[in-house]
Amino acid sequence: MTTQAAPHVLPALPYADTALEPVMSAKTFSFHYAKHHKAYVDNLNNLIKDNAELSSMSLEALIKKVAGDSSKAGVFNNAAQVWNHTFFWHSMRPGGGGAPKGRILDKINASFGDFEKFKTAFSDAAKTQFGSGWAWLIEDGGKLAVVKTPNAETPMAQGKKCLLTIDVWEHAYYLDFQNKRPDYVAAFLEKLVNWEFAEKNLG
Ligand code: MN3
Repeated sequence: MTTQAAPHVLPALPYADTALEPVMSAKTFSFHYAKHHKAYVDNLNNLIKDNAELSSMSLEALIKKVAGDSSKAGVFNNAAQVWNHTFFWHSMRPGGGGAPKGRILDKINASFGDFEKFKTAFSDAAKTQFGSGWAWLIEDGGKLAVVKTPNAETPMAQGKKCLLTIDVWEHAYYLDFQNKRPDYVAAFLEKLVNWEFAEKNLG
């Protein structure tokens, strides 16, 4: 994903807001995409509007630049959440889910042992991220790995290659699954995950 400099825009969803029903409802998208994701974009633009250097940078370059700078925590949080959410929408597709094929499956087998072991690792990360955050499949040094990050933190800020993510903030699942995060994580893997996107991200 590449983006231009400021003002940053809310990218279009890669499918209709009804396309992932009944697993992820249009009502969830009406809040999660149209309100939460949009607010991160608007907040980011407001925070950097008087900063010529930050305004001239692509979203990815901006995130890497301010990561770890406590004086720019607000910029980082909003910029990373813009990127993370766009990446998350693409990590799902209508009719997705199930086991991958081809090159991404070969990589999973080589890195985790088999697909079931990957699923356990990814589910555990998503279920055990305490409070708000994300679980990720990344490529790091030629091997795939599962990591979890709190709040807006994102492996891309550390130069890791992100392949897939699941948002485990409560706003991602509360309308459709209430407090049952494990059911949401299982439904993501069984019915939503976009393996073609993950394979494309391998490069
Ligand atoms: Mn979210």
